[in-house]
Parts: sequence; C-alpha cells; structure tokens
Amino acid sequence: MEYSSKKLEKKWQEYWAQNGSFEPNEDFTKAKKYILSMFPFPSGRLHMGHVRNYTISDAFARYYRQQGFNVLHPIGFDSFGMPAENAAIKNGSHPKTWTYSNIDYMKGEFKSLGFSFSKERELATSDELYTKFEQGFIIDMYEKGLLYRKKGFLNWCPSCQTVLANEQVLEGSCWRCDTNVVKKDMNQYYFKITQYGDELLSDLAKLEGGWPKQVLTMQENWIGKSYGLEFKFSFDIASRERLNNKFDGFEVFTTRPDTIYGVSYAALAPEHEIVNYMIENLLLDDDTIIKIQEMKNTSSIDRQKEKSGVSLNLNVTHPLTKKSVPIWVANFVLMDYGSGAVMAVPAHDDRDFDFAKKYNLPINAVIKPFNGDLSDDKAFTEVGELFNSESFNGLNSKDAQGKIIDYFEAQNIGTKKTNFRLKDWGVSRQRYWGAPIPFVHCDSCGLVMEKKENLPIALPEDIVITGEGNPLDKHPTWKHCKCPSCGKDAVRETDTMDTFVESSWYFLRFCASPKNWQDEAFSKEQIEYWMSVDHYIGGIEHAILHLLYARFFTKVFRDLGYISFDEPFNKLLTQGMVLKDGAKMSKSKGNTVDPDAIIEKYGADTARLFILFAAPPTQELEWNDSAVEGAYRFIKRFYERSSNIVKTDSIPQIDHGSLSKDEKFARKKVYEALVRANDVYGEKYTFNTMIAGVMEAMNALNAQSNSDVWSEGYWILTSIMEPVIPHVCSEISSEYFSLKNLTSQRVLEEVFVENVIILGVSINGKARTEIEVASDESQENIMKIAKESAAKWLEGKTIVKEIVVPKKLVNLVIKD
Ligand code: ANZ
Ligand code: ZN
Repeated sequence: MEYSSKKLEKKWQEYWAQNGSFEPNEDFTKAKKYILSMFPFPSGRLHMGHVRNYTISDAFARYYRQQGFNVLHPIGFDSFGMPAENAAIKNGSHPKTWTYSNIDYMKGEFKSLGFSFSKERELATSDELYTKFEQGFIIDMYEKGLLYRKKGFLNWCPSCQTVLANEQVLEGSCWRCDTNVVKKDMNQYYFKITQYGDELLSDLAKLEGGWPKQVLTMQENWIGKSYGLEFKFSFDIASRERLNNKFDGFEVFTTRPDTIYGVSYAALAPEHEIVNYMIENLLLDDDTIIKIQEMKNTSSIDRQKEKSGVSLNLNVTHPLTKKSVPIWVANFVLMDYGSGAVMAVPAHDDRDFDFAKKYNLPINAVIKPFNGDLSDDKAFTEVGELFNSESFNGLNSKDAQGKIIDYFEAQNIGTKKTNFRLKDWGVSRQRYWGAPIPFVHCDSCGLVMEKKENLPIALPEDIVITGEGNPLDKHPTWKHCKCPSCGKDAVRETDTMDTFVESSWYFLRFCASPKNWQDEAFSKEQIEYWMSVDHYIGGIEHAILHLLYARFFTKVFRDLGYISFDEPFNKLLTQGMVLKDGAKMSKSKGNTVDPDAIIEKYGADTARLFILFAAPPTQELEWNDSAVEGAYRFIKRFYERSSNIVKTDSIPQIDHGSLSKDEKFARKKVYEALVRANDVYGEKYTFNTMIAGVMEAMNALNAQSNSDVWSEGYWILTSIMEPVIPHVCSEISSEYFSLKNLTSQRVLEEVFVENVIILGVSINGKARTEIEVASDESQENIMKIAKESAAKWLEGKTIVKEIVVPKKLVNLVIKD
C-alpha cells in the first residue's frame, strides 16, 4: 500500500465530476446549508489566500453533506474590471480572451484541489447572461428612483482619460501611471444607498454574534451617523451687496453646538456654490482664483494633510452674539459632507486650530477643563465646562449640546440634524471591460432607459484598447442606436458599471438551477429556500464596501418584491492572511508559495491539511515547509495503516468491557476526536484541535492490535477527516467501508465512562486510606488491595472481620 497522492487524487476528482457529487438538489423540504466563499477575480492563478478561503468553505460543505443537509456550495468569477484591460494594453490580448483563459486555468486548479463546488451553477460575471439580468435590475432600480445621474467632482486621470475610484488614487496620483489626479466636474450615475443609511446601520444589530465585531464596527464607522445642529449664517449688508444679492447666507453643520460662542471664522469648501458664483462673476482677484483652483485639484485625502485657504472678504453675523465673522475658503472643508461649509472653532478643534495659526485668525476658548488650565499651543477637544458663553456658562459641555440645540430650535434659527458619512455610490466607469449601463441619450427625450426585451446590451468585441479613454466612445457603430422611446437616432451610454455591482447580487444568482438558469436570474421559491447564506467566508479586506453593497442590494431587492428577508449573510468568517517569513505573501515581496507546485509535490490533501492544522481560520497562517512535510507524512501513514482495517459495511459492534486497557484507551481517543469534530462547525472553527485529536487517536490505535478497534477507529476518523483530506479518506472509505461511513457519527458515551472506582478503607470504623480498583474487580482482589494499602495500621494486629460495601468502602475490624 504505497501512498501516491497523484494517482489517488486524480481518481477521486474524476469520480466526483462524473457522478455530479456536489450538485445540490431542488427538494425544498430538505434541511439546507448554503456555504459560500467570496468568489475570485480571474487574475490568472490561484494564490494561497484563495486556497485557504476555499479549503475552509469546502470543509464546511463536505461536513454538512455528511450530516444529511442539502448543500449549496457554488463558485464563480468576478470577471469584469481594470486588470483585464491593463493586461490587454501590456500584451495586446483581448480582455475577453485574457479573462476566459484565466478562468479555464483556475477551474482546473479548483478541480485539482478537490473543492466540492457545484459545476452546474458556475458563472462569470462577464457572461452576457449575467449582464442581461443585471441590466434588468438596474432598470428596476432606476424606476424606483434608486439610480440617478448628476454632475459631480470626480477623480480624473488626465493621462488615462478616466475617472478613478478613491481607492485608485495613491497620494494624489493615478495608481496606474502616476500622473497627478485632478478633480473633474462630470456626469456620473449614482445608487441612492444613502436612502438606506439608517437601516444599514440599525440592521447591524441583527448580525451580532454571526459577524466578527470588528467588521460590524467598521461598517458602523463607514456609515458614520452623527447628530448635531444645522443653522444658517447670514451675510452682513455689505457682503450681500458684493454678491449682487444672490445669496443671503449659507448653512453649516456642526456636531459641537456647545462651542458656538467660540466661532472665530467660517469656512466654505472650494467647490461651494458661493465660491463658484464669485469666480464666474469676477468677484475675486486672479491670485485667489488660482489658489482655489489648486485646492480643487487636490484629492480629499491630501487636503486633510496641509491646510490652506484664502479669505473671501465677506462677513456673516454670529447667530447669538451678532458679532461679525469672516468667511474663508478652506481646503479641508469637503463639498460632499454636511452642507459643504463649517463654523470654525480653533480653540476646540484641531483642524480649525492649525488653520487659524497659519492665517493669524483669533482663537476664542469657551470650554475649560474641569481641573487644570487651558493650553495655548493646542485645541482643547475634551469635555469640560462652558465659559464666555452667556447664559450657558458653567454647563458641562456634553449637556450644553442639547441645550443649545433646543435654544436654536426655540428661536427658529436652527434645527437638530442627523448626518451620514455614507455617500451615494457612484457606479459609472469610463472603461470598456464592464457591464454597459443600459441607457440611451436622445435629443428629444433626454435620458431614456433601454427596453427589457432588448437586453443584454452586450459589449462589442471589435475594439481597440490603447489605455486612453473609453474604447466604447471610439467604436464606429456600437453607440449609435434608436431611441427606445421615440425611435429617432440616439446615442448609447458608453459608461460601464463599477464591478462591485456584479458582486452585490451573485449570491442570489447561485440559487437558480439548470431548470431556469437561462430564463430568469432566480425564482422566488429558490431564493426563499436557499437564502440566507449560512456561512460566508472571505477576506477582511471586503469588510466595508462589498459587504455593505451586498446588504444594500438585498434591501433593494426586498423592496422590489424579489425577496422577503433583510440580510444576506447569516454568519461571516473572515479568514486571516497567509504569511511567509512573517510578511503577507505577495508578488512584490517575492515570498509567495505557488499552490500548483505544492499540489505537484505533495498533493492537494497535504495542502488542505496543513492549512487547517497550522492555525485557526480567523488567525494569520505562517507558511512552514517542515509543517507541510509533517502533514504529508501524517497522510501517508494514515493511508498505509488502513491495511489494519477489516472490510465492513457497518461500524463494528464492540464489547467495551472485554477490552484491554490500551484498546479502551484507543477507543476513547477516537471518540474524543469525534466530539471535537462536532464542535468545529458551529462557532469555534477549531479545525486545528480536531486534527490534533485525530493524530492522538492514531497514536493510540497504533499502540494496540485489536482489528475491530482499528476498523471502528478508521470508520470514524475517515469520516471526521473527509472534509479536510477528502481524497485519501474517500479512497480508504471505498476500499473498506463501501463509502458507508461518510455520514454523521454517533458518540458512544460508554467509552468515556471511567472504568476504575475509588473505595475508602476504614479500620474499626475510622477512615484511613483510599484504594483505586477496576469497577468490576472481584471481592477477593479488592480485599487484597485494601490490606496492602492499609498495611501500616495492620502491623502486629489480628483482623477479626472483613466487610466490603460494594462501590463504597472496605471496613476492617482488628484487635491487638
Ligand atoms: C464646529 C466644531 C467645533 C466642530 C469643534 C468640531 C469640533 P462628524 O463628527 O464626522 O460628523 N464639518 C462639517 N461639515 C464639514 C465638511 N463639509 N467638511 C469638513 N468638515 C466638516 O464631523 C462633524 C464636524 O466636522 C462638524 O462639527 C464640523 O466641525 C466639521 F470644536 O463644527 B464642527
Ligand atoms: Zn427619444
């Protein structure tokens, strides 16, 4: 029995493929489990992070199949996106060719790792069928008012001629070509995710216990709900006249109304409409205009670093003190938060303080520490006591917030306001390799959506990709079409969708079966049965955007009547990173380990065993070559020792009492491993302790030679280990057990019952010592052992009476 991972793994992979072993069925009366791992981008080859991700989900899926559940464990490819276009620019391949040949290769890798994915439900989000359904949903969302088009300031790379997402701007430069990114005012499509801000926040409570705390907190901060005061600053008469009476003031939002008496200036965002008006109407000198332009062209991240600003020579009146307050433009004020304008309190806010120092603006303290003094060289931002604040003096600054808001409301000069950091989701990209946004621009009708029967609006394949601009714009025919509404000549939208749109609903698409796959995205019945996902497994890097967008889509689909639940993912497991030499494996560090090479050398089972044994799934996993060797040796031994099994179709029945000590111990270890296995899949995910338990059980089996105990041991251990090392376990199981043992196993309590008892020994009624004997020890032997252990009290005495009280004690009556 020589272990050959190559032969054995290939055999089982073929067997599973031919038997459709991992296809879920549509018997909706059966208990189900939906196990999902985050699908990959088809970059070319799997990396170890992927292998870890799918090894975990595969273990879950296989375990639940053994337990008799109807299991959905699907996979797909998140296959639209920039890298396909970049590869096209680099090596001249068509994005589609590049993408689909990568997908083919990676599917082969999935197979060679033995992952139990459904084949029937495989998909790529760049498939035209997927685009068709997605465009249908986009149209539904537009009709519901959840999609709109508006002008906005976007990150624009002048060299690549495209909009960049915030994450694609690195230190103010394009991530691809390093050109300075500018802000460009252009049309963009947005999803109204802010309409769901409150629900996305409050429903986080439903996920407590199922999702890691850290992820819930990250989502909460991203949504960023805050409470404060909104009020209007009114211009003085001179300023109003300077603005040709076009504006009488502007709104500001503050979370610190308690600092209102400390306001020493107000600041507008460079994009504020008042600033725009002044530029357009030549109310500012050239120098000022240039400075404002520079601010606009800096990314919002860089704007937070070095403060800069210009005075507008305008003044407003303080709403309470009626004093004059000067107006500045400041780079740190963002147009897309609050109202794009702030009241500045340098004494109590760090940013306002830096700005005031730089431009010599007054610093008026109005809150002081409860004990100790205010310092001159920084802002005091903690809770304290109000002073210089008229009738609010002496209040605790926390309490003052509500009181001051109440006062503004009573005077009708301001209102309590809730604000969200969350912004509407800009979804249009000026790229080729994405799902076209299904709209048409018509001179007579304006923006018109496509008719559903015309979907999909598929990408043309004959394009030239140069890296500059959107190839769809330059295509000679594609964008020319008839208006779906009036029939006149019209032009197609050439923007494509952010790829996060595709990953926001793919888990729903997997609920469809071959029966309706071509006809609809999914049926209500299928969704109701399979959703929510029971275990979702993936990287922490998706803690915010992907998970938030998927939650948003779920709520939108609910409101569109497609589904009837609120949250898509019941339990979320965020796996730890895979490290080598203490650093995250990455191409740039050159410390990657190629999964294919590991499979070639040791086999998939070894890779899987190492991954699940070396660390709990949520923690970092340090790659360790000698531990990989160790995993390999364990599997080899596990396979070779299986020759001790006697073929059987059912678990051997064993009379536990008749076994030797070593045999009993071996059984105990086997069942201990089983108990640990049942712990793994609920909450703790402790694969490592389960595997350690199996290793201990193997050692204990080795120390005895009862063939029934061997067979029973393997019956259970191969069933426990099949989710981890499926190939070798299937081989052993089919060879000896006709695959009958790969099912749920019953824990036999009898093997845990301790087979020794403790008896007290008393002499003349007085407790003297204790003895340990087998629970079925004969009376004669018990007495012998008792006398030996009580020898020192018996010396030179005569025993006159010997009594054994079964399971309790031994009593000896003696005399001199
Ligand atoms: C005066 C003040 C005094 C402020 C103070 C803070 C401390 P959060 O909590 O994140 O909602 N702010 C408002 N709109 C802004 C914008 N468009 N761009 C930049 N900053 C803006 O932040 C709210 C606070 O951020 C507001 O409260 C405002 O500054 C500033 F001692 O008002 B505060
Ligand atoms: Zn028209």
